[in-house]
Amino acid sequence: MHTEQSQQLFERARLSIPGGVNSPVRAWRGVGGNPRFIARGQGSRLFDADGNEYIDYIGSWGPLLLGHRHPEILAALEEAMLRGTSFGAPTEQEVDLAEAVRALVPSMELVRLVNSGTEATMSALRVARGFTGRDITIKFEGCYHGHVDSLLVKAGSGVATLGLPDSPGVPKGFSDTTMALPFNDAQAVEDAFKAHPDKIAAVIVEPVCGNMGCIPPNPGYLEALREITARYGALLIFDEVMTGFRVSPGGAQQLYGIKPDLTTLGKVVGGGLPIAVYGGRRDIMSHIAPSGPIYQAGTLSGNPLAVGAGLAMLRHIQSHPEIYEQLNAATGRLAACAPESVTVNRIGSMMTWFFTDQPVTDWDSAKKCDTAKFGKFFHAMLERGVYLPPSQFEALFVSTAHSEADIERTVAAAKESFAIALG
Ligand code: HOZ
Repeated sequence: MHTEQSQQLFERARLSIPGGVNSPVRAWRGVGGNPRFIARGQGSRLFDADGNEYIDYIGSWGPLLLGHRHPEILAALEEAMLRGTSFGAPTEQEVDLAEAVRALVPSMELVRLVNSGTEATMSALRVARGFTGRDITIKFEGCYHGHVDSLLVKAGSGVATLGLPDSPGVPKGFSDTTMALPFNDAQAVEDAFKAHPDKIAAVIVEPVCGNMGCIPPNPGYLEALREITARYGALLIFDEVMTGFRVSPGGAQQLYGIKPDLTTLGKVVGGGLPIAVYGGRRDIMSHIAPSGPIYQAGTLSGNPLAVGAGLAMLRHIQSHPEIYEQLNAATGRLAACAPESVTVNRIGSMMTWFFTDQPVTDWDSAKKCDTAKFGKFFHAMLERGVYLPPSQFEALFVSTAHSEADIERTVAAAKESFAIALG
């Protein structure tokens, strides 16, 4: 496989961009080697700068539920673009998008559009603090909620992949407002509330973790979080940036039947354009300016291009609910091809092959995986034309563009690659 163009681009990039990338995991430090520079995508495929073709299981880290260049998304973008690229004023389409979000995720009675998942979680936390008058947030080890100062404590995603300590540059006063507890341990949450009954503003959780690899909640865990937070007058925030419109049309909250107080959405909601949403109970969200005193704003919030793409995505989901069966079946076939010495966690079309024969239920068990074997597996798959997330601690995503033949080819590649990685 020729990679000269990607290598040259990476060398050039490192002169102008820290580490040569605009988001750390893309640098492939978790698997070694140099990242491929992408020239274009089509359906389930990515094509790199050297002309190599891959079946893509990153899907832009989650947004591309319908694959690359879906015709409905492209048509919506074209239509929006012809009307103008940014107005900094209200539009009918952003109301349509807010209504579509509310219809699919009914716990979100009022919603605000922002530009990224980080902005959504940062804003949701501010609202939780402003509403409760409390400062402390509980998060879970290995969960990642964007690069919000106070949430970069024991974080997943790139922080986990690079094995970084909590980030320099975050004032101690900020990280002191965060308690990081083990995921899937309801007793730890109960104990924290007992110790600080009137100080905890919110519990924020990825209801299905995707940022330490895919880790589902244990039965009863989300119910316990709901019950404990309600009992102590704290808010439950579901970070559904990854799971929203991915694990079901209404996200993890629909799948598990839990109603959080606030929810953050990103990725799929933008159809591949930069947009995110936070929202929740009307009585809470009404505290946001200009309805109330909690401030949050943005010049590009509700950007017409992103809103157009997002609306096309949500309308597709609303009119084709059957896609979730297709996604589940395809991802299930990938899950089934792993040998016994590999643990597979899958919820819907999110999945991780963990290089351990032990169950992976939290960060402690995830970090015991053999990342060197994962690295070998990743490169063996790449050689066979399959592009996986370049870290043991990320989830892969299947799209509706993945055909039967794509899945078959991937299964065949995986069987060979497991044999290589496991020796
Ligand atoms: N934090 C993202 C995945 N969990 C990675 C984003 C990116 O590199 O684009």
